[in-house]
Order: sequence, then structure tokens, then C-alpha cells
Amino acid sequence: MAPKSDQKSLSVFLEDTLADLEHDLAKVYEAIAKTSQQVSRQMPFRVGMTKKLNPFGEKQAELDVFSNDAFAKALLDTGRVGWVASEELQNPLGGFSQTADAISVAMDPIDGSSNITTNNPLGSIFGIWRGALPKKGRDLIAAAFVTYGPTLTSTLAASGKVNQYVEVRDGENSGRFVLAYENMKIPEKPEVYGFGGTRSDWIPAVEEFVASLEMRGLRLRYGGTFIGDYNQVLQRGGIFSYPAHKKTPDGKLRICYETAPISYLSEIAGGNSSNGYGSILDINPKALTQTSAFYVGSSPIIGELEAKIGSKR
Ligand code: AFP
Repeated sequence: MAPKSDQKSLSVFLEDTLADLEHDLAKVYEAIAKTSQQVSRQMPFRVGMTKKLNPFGEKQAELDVFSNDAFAKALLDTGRVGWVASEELQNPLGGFSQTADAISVAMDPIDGSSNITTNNPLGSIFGIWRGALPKKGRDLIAAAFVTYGPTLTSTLAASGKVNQYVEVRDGENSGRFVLAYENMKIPEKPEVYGFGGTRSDWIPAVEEFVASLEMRGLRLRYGGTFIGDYNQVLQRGGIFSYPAHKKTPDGKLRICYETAPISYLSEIAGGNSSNGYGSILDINPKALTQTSAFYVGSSPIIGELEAKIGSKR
């Protein structure tokens, strides 16, 4: 996928494209993009762990807490958000207007916390709905993710398009976000794969499927940050997964905070998602903490995966 590489063509700024978006959504996305810059700037100073636990019983990193508070405040300060739910919060925070059509956001403020001290890519993930949560992925009105990598990028799926913006760090437009990739599409021809957890714990159908990918010469890309690995699939085609394990058939990743937003974005980008049997977007989560086996990427390869797992049903 050819980026708008030279400065001259990097001329469309985030605020120019937000005008095309519905007003509430534009405000929410602007808050996400701006706050991601604060989070990025704080990374060198927030590398420790707190003594606090999140609702999943996982130790909270300083950056988890800082990012959670910064994004939640920025979203609620828009005055457009009725609810903010977060992987780091026991219960959603309430905003001004908790009407049935008020915007609600479910977020993973820092994806890949175990990579904070290793200077590997980190992410932030946002699912945007209307009304109280939890809700199906099919009811999403938009989704976004931030990548804290060699560059700071922000990717938005809205109005039937996936656009990626990169932060300008030099020159007259320093600090602004500029459109780098417009209307992104996941290549159908798979190049990379990344499966989480432990191979020996995967269900047999997954182990066989991954072996077939390796036979076909796909390259392994797995670094322990979902969003970092997912960007590889978005750009190059292939499959990312946190699969069903023998002891944990519902995998690890959370539907509302992680898999539904990225599945929504992937389906707009011409790809597909699955829990092994059907689209993640059709799962009706009973709780914000619900997890599911997760497979996402190029449409043909998700079809093959379902055929493999389904045939083992
Ligand atoms: P942390 O946020 O606790 O580091 O978990 C990261 C994550 O949710 C996702 O980003 C990774 O793909 C996956 O978990 C890594 O899990 P494994 O270490 O079990 O492969």
C-alpha cells in the first residue's frame, strides 16, 4: 500500500477531513488524536508499575492509569459522550447526556502494557457506539486505534472508510496530524501471520492451520502488542489471532475493548474477523469483560480458518 510519502503530498490535515464527519464523532476523534500526543510524550516518564489491579486482576502500569484518566477526561470534556468504559475501570464513567443516542466509548487505553519497558510498539483502541454498553460490534458507528511506534499514527474507521493519520514532528506543521493513508484496504494475498499465547496450548485445528501457513511461506510477525502486530496485517495482508486454547476456548482478548473495534475497522477495509465460527461483530456480549477466540485479517484466509475449525466441530 503506497504511502503519501513526500511532504508535498502530505497536505490533507486531520481537521480538514473531520469536517466530513458527523459533528459528535468529529469531536470524539479529535479528542482521541490530541490526547494520544500527551500519552506519547509521557511514555519516557511512566514506565513503572502501580500496586493497583484492573478489573481482570492484572497489575496496572503507571502508563495504563495515566492514559485511562487522560482519554476518559478528554472524551467526557467533549460534552458529546454519555459513557466511557475502559479495560482499566470497574464501571463505565458517565457523561453529561446519557440519552439513548448519546455516544458511548469502550477503550483499551494502553494495549501491550507488557511492552512498555521494552520500547516496542504500544497501542490504544476505541470502539464508538450510541447508547449504553455492552453492545454488539455490528452496532458500532465508528472505531479507532492509535499506534505508538517509530511514528505516532491514528487510524479511524468511519463513514465507510479507513484513514490513517501520522503526527508531523518537524517543520511548520509540527504537532498536526496529516493524512498518510486514505481508504485503506487489507490486501487479499496474505504475507504475514501472528498467533498469540502458547502453541502447545492451542486447539489442534489451530496448530494444523498455522503449520499450513508456514508451509505456504507466510512470515511470522508477533511482538506481544496486538495493535503493533495488527498494523502488519492491515498493510501487508495475512492474519492476526489470539486463538482458542485447550483450557481457554474463549482466548484472552476482550470483545468490547479490543476485538469488536478492530473487526469493525477490518471489515470496512475489505478484510474479515471470526471467533472460528462467525464474525466477531455478530457476538452479543453479555458483559464488558467478555472475551472470545479471535482471528482477523485478509478475507480469504479467514474463510480458510473457519473451514478448518468448523470442519473440526
Ligand atoms: P498486555 O496489555 O497485558 O501486555 O496484553 C497485551 C495483549 O492484550 C495483546 O496486545 C497481545 O496481542 C496479547 O495480549 C499478548 O498476549 P501473550 O503474551 O499471551 O501472547
